Amino acid sequence: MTGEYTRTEILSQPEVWAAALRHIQQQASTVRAFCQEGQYDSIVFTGCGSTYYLAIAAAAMAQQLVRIPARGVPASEVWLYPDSVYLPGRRTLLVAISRSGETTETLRAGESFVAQAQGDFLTLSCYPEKALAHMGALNLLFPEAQEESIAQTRAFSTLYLAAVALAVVWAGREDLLAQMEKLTGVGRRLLDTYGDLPAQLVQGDSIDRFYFLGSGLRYGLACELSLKMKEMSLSHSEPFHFMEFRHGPMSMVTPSTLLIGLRSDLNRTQEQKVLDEMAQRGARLLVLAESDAGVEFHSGVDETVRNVLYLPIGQLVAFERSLHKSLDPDRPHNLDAVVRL
Ligand code: F1P
Repeated sequence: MTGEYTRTEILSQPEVWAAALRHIQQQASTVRAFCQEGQYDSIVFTGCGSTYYLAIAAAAMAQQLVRIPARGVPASEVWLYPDSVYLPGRRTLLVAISRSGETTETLRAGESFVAQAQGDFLTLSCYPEKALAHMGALNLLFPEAQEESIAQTRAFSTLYLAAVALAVVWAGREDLLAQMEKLTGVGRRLLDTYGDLPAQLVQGDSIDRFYFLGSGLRYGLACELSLKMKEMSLSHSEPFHFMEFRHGPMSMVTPSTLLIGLRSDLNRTQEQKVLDEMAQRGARLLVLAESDAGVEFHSGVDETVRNVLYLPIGQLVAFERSLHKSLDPDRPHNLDAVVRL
């Protein structure tokens, strides 16, 4: 069946999340000691493509929980423009994230960082035998998230969840780690309840542009979902912070627009206002949120650590759009699974 690998990987995510959480729980004391003993001045998360967007999301999370300045930077920038990323004499933790563990830019970023001895290097990846999995002072592996597909779905959400769990462990928030165990059950229920909705949304030819809105901890996730839409379905798609959408991008809104809102509870009123205004201008909406939305989580999990729940249904919108356009989600145009230079 067309897109069978991607479909299987999207639908199997919740169970793989449980395996990843077990890995972090088993290594919690090692992870906490490693991170806390480093006395870091800053944290840089890095990756390429999907894993760069993951780095943005992970950095927002880590800064909020661990209270150390953190940012997400493309691996090529860490490698080629180190002076714009980390400072000599300051203790930096570089966290590299990669599904394959063999993307050249990510390997080069780690090598040059280690050579300049600016701090410590930690890696998150999925393949134990690949180079990245041996390069860090600490290497965390999530082999259950390995994928056949070119576009990342299960690997992205699992590595993201692992990065969230890492920050939670570092911050000593066992209460949040316990809450995260509920995410597998909620993710399964979301796929069972809303799994058919994405296909209904993309029926007909009336949608020609997609905008993904997400702020704070969710901006990197909006970027990733927008990338999925491009990779799998070759559609016009862009991510924005909610409030930024009014500052220019809304000029593109037409009745053929689907706006996908990753709405928070924290700033629900402001974010919903943006969505309502765009609906008045003709956009169609898909809102995902804990409650009062088209896709409702009803998770009861703290907002800081439940953001992985936005991903599966968002990925399915891209997948169904791809099938609707008679494309194969397993074989994105022009792409390979790994960029080797
Ligand atoms: C990163 C990545 C993928 C993307 C593409 C090329 O890979 O950018 O996200 O889908 O096909 O590589 P990785 O370093 O996470 O394995």
